[in-house]
Amino acid sequence: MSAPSITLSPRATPAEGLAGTRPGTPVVAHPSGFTLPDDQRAVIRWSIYIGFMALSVGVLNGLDQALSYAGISILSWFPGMKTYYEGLTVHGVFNALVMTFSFTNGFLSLATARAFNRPLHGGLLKAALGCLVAGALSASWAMFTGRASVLYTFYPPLQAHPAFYIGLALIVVSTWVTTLNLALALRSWRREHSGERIPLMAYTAIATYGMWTLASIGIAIEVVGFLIPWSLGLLPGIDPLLMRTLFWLTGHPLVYFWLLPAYVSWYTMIPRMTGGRLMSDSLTRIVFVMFLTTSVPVGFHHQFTDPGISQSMKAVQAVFTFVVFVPSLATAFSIMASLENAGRNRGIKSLFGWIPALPWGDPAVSAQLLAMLTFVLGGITGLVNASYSMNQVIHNTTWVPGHFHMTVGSAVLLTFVGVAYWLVPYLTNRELWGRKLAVAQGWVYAIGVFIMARGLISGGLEGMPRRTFMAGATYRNPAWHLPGIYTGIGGTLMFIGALMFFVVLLGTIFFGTRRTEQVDIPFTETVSGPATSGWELKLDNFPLWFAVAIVFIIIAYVPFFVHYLPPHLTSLPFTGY
Ligand code: HAS
Repeated sequence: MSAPSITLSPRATPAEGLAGTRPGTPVVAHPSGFTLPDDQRAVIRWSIYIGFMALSVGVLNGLDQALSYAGISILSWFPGMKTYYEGLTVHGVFNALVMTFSFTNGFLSLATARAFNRPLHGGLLKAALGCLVAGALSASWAMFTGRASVLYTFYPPLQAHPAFYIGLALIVVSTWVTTLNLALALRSWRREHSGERIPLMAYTAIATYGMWTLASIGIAIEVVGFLIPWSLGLLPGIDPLLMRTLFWLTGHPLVYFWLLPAYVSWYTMIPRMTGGRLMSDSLTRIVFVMFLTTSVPVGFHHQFTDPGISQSMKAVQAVFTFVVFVPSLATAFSIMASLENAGRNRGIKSLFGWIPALPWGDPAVSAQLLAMLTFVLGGITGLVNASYSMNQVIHNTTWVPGHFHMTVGSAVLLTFVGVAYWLVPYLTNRELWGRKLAVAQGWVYAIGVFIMARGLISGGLEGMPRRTFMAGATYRNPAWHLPGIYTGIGGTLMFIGALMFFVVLLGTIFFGTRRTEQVDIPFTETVSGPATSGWELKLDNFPLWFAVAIVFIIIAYVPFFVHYLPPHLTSLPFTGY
């Protein structure tokens, strides 16, 4: 393997397998010697902290959403929040955009630096964090002063204050700066390692950012080209359909920008943390190439019910949606095999005995195993969404938040939480505080997700609407009563789970025992690969895969734009402030 490898045995015990969360256990016998300059370590640490600070605000508003389905309003708890939609906007923007982007910028920068065994560009790291903080502050000012209650999808003609759009633009710029940093790191690594395979952990991180940077062009055109000038009064009106189309061009690949950092952990870290090995280096690269090439041309599956888009274009993108389902299916089998490998390494022979044998007592692992379990149902519900005729039944109902709380709200979030259980100790040089509480935390949150999703999914099948203040609704259907109760109970448990996480996090930062020895980032070895000759070498040819991605985007979107343009800037704004 060309990557700087850790010399742990592939049959590492659970304690050895995790980078240092068990007090007093030397978890990496022979650290690689990888270190980051203190200022870079601090920037990454703050990226992680700011992500979780955003989460703390986001989950508070989440409790309000969940309880409202049970007929309880706690809106008055939030001083200054006048409407349900202000709270829902904060919930979506803080959790889905600020938290995920900030965490991912820090986590994948660190993963890339570790895989290349070299620091990144310190100035770019700081610039990315600076853009993110400035953007989050600007958007927050607009949201908390009642000038942006347009939800995280900000569909026009709903209009927010320019500060909201400028803030979101800066948050996206922070990810582009990170892409540049990773690309520069790849270039300088290649200069010294000509002909070598890109280390897997860096490969997956770079593919993630490459995919996202390509995908974010849609939203950049929407926000910078239209929404900012429109909110400044420089355009006569806005074109809602064109804006929705540009939004979803980015909006669906956005979900993979949330998911892929979790996959980076599942593929390149979890096998080692559980005491096993990753099955196949090449399969992992194929999975990321599939995401890079097919994540973008699928946005119309969010617009199946929108008029103005031909059925044939919707059909093309429905097909691409089923294609982008495949890399996640492959992931399910591949990760399951790695976990079984870990269980078998402990001498387990029975068919399913390897499952309880996994290190469930290790919070960094158990949170991620629970994340995977929630994703099984999250993925299946995605298949329903993607099926055109079934989508007509569930669109705009609570089924959809049921789906995405089992994907981004748990598969992704619980993975970030699990990663934080080794990453924060790594970045602070302190042991994890409250280990048992941390294990319980994952379970409380996951059980909460399953109960809430049960409510949202079954309510959705009965037509319970999403994005609606149900506590004040006069038209409640009796069939929504029980689903609403499930939603309220599940959401409350998720909130308690999130609070438990913050207690562990703060406990670690302020009271964690200082570490005396260096530990390393968990880094997986593979059963098969990386190949050193043959067709698999082409997998490292990023320019080729970008070209394929662009061809697919052209097939999926150009006929629509050719037919539709120029923009119809006729809709007047609805500001609400
Ligand atoms: Fe989705 C709507 C289709 C995945 C998020 N999605 C949304 C929205 C969000 C979202 C936020 O086709 C709402 C947007 C809005 O506000 O309107 N989605 C899909 C499909 C997939 C999918 C086909 N979605 C995601 C992911 C998300 C996410 C991932 C966030 C991270 N989604 C849709 C569609 C809509 C939609 C339509 C529009 C609905 C509408 O009408 O509004 C697929 O990519 C899913 C593939 C997943 C799998 C599961 C693989 C399972 C794995 C776990 C393995 C488990 C192991 C367990 C190994 C095939 C990898 C082992 C553990 C042991 C203990 C043994």
